[in-house]
Amino acid sequence: MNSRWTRRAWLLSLLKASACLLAVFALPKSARPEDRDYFTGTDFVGKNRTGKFKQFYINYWKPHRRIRAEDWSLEVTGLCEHPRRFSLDELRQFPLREQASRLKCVECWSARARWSGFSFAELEQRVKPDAGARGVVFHCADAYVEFLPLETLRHRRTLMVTHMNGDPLSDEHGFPLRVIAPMKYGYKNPKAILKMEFVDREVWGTWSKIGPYSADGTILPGTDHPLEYNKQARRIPGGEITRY
Ligand SMILES: Nc1nc2c(c(=O)[nH]1)N[C@H]1C(S)=C(S)[C@@H](COP(=O)(O)O)O[C@H]1N2
Ligand SMILES: [Mo]
Repeated sequence: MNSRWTRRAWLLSLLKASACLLAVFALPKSARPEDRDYFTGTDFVGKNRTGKFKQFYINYWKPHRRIRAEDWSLEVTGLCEHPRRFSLDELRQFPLREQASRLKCVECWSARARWSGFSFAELEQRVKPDAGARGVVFHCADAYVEFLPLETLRHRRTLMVTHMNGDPLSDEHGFPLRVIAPMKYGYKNPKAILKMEFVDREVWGTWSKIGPYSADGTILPGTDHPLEYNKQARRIPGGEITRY
């Protein structure tokens, strides 16, 4: 290689390097990796019906950044012997359970899906909740907070969900982890979970604080308007909807 070439190559790489530097500093502040947080930014996920499953409404308390699997881990903390974080890969090692169940929103609509994931027992076995723990507060990416008692979390129909209708949860439906507790109204089914905190008392979640809704959230006898049946009114006896 002659010296002119070396010089040229050197200049070129200098140019490339400064272009890279420029690009990094020109990025909008929120796009820089060190500023990444789940509560601000442009990836809006709001209340809409634009998800893949048209029979479902999508509900998020606040806009939040989309969660990337590589950046996410589930923090399990509070009243337990071995508080720790779980990566998505670790959660995917747990024995998979699947169920079809209906999600019933307290604002009248409902819709059915096939959910899969793992049992709450898998987490309990690993972190060992203290004898005084009564339930878990779920902290979600959109600053939504919800509480579920251990009794509900241990129920055979309650599932820690990673997949919906055979695919990983979409951002709209709570990627990468949500709870499905079909005997409770939708607001007791937190999505996009970041942290689970074992606590020794019942905590009022986001929805029961702002609306006239019970902290317990068990589905009451009344009327349902299932989206797949054109919202045609149906009587429900209370608890999980199993008839349709
Ligand atoms: N993080 C989070 N989870 C949430 C909510 C929310 O606003 N934020 N809304 C709840 C309510 S009120 C309902 S009805 C269901 C809706 O689930 P879907 O959006 O998957 O249809 O999510 C529940 N979980
Ligand atoms: Mo809801």
